[in-house]
Amino acid sequence: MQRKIRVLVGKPGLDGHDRGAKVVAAALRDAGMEVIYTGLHQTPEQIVEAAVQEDVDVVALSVLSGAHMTLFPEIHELMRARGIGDRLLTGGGIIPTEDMNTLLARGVGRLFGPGTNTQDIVGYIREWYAGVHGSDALPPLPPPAAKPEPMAPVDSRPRPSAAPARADTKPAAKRGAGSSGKRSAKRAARPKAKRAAKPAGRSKRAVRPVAKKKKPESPKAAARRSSAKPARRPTRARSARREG
Ligand code: B12
Repeated sequence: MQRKIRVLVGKPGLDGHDRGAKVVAAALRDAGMEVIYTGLHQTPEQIVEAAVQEDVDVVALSVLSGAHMTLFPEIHELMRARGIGDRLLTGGGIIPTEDMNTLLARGVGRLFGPGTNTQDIVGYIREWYAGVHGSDALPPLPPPAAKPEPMAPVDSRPRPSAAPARADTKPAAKRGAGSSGKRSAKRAARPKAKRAAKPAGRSKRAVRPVAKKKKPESPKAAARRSSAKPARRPTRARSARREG
């Protein structure tokens, strides 16, 4: 009997790298598998419990934390203890080839490192499933997603045509005073060379008037200012009183 292959994608431990797990989970789903993703930070017990509850065919772990030599054997042992030791335990992440081979020799399935084509993972799981349940039990691969239309080369793409003239639009030269029509018409009549010669800076009106610079004080004026008497000078009457 054909049915969907059921896969539990697990993220054990404190590893927060979930991109690879999500990419792989999506690829397996697109290949017609039933995928359950545990989410981050699961204990080995939680992962195996979920595998039992969901009755999965495959437990697939994503480990990028470097703890693969602890996590894979521990989960494998728990799977055996819970009576699902006949299911495939596979996975991937940052795992040196040497460690992959050591785990393979201990009964763990094939492991996949960075840069793996997800179709290789799909192929491996389907191959394992066919090996255990027979090729007749293998569900057919879903048809590939419709190919997107190829991009047309830039030159062959249709260009937007010039905007059609509005019914009330008069030629620039005929527009009434106050509109920019007059100026535009004058500008159009001006020879190109003259236009180019005009400096491209700001218009006169836009220029802010610069504050007039103060003339520096001459040394004579400075001396006069420093020796100046207080503003109140004695009147003739006052000075006569003082003398008397
Ligand atoms: C992106 C990234 C991050 C992101 C993670 C974002 C996220 N949400 O995933 C952020 C910035 C958060 C991050 C943080 C850290 N990171 Co980081 N990170 C990376 C980086 C650059 C790319 C990982 C990635 O997403 N690759 C793209 C995916 C699609 O590829 P992938 O995960 O490898 O998956 C493929 C295979 O591995 C395999 N696979 C993976 N999972 C599974 C599961 C199954 C079931 C199967 C079958 C296959 C499979 O198939 C996938 C498809 O090809 C790697 C370096 C690298 N080049 O790999 C470092 C790297 C993984 N990070 C590393 C480290 C050390 C850290 C930090 C500890 C840094 C720090 N001191 O803070 C933290 C830890 C954070 C945490 N809480 O765990 C180290 C790990 C070293 C190690 N284990 O020996 C790496 C290798 C960088 C390095 N060279 O040192 N990181």
